[in-house]
This record gives sequence, C-alpha cells and structure tokens, in this order.
Amino acid sequence: MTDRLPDRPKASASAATNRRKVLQIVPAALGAAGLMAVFAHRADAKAAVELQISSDGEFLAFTPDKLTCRTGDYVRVIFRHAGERIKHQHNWVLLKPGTEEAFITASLAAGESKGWIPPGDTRIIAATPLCGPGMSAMAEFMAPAPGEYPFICSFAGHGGEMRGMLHVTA
Ligand SMILES: [Cu+2]
Repeated sequence: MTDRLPDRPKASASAATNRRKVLQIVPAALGAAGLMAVFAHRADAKAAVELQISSDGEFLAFTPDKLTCRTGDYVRVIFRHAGERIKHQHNWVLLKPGTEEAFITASLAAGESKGWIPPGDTRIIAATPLCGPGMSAMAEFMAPAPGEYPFICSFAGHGGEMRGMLHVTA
C-alpha cells in the first residue's frame, strides 16, 4: 500500500526580488522628472556609495563637514539629527557650486510651509526631508561633475553656520 504524497509545488517565491526599501527621498525638491532620471541612470553608476553625516550635537554644524565621492557614483547620504535638547529641525541640502547664499535667501522666502525648500529649485542637487532630534533621513543622487558642492541646512537661521562641502573627484 503506497499513499502517494502530492508533488510539492516548486518554490516560486524564490524568484521574488529582494528590493531595497527606500526610506525617504524628497521628490518635491528634485521634481518627479529629476528623480526618475536619477533612477534610470542607476545601472550606469560607477559605484554605490553610502555617506553618513549628522548634525553636531546641539550645535549648528555638520559632522563631518566634508564629504567625498567620485563623479558618476550613485550616492546615498544618510543624515541624522544628533541633537537631544535642540528643538529645531535640520535637513541636508546639496547645492550647485556658488549658489548657497542665494538659495538660503530663497529658502527663507519659501518658509516653514514649504519645509524651507523652494519648490522646484534647480539649484538643488539632492535634499533630505527635515528631521527632528534623533531622526534620520536619506537622499540619493548621481554624483555630478568634479568640483566643490556646498551643502547646507535650510532650516530658518541655520544656513549661515550649518554647512559643509562635498568634494567630487574625477
Ligand atoms: Cu539645521
């Protein structure tokens, strides 16, 4: 007497893709078209690079305040608000060279309701959302042409001090 067990179905779940979860990006800053362009070119990236940066405790500063990557790298910046007592939010906004002063003025004009980010501002290369104390957010972008790219926090009153430079090498 042989009771035949039914054939086990082959594990079809094995083919399931293991997608990385994108935590937070800012489509508002890049614009939907810009964001799609970033992802469309992802396969062409030289290398995937993850850069960690945080606010400097209770101070209006980034640590580190210098970051480095290579042109064409697919860069993921993970920014953490490391403050505990400071109530203000922070963000991390990467800008085209030489545009930081004008951008800060524009971000103040945009105001709190826009998250201190002028909508559709073409000076922005990448930006995280605003973070409260203890929170983290990320931004992803393709590293632009070699050069020095300023980054700032655009929260009202922070941009003058809270800034640094991304050094993009060839
Ligand atoms: Cu800030």
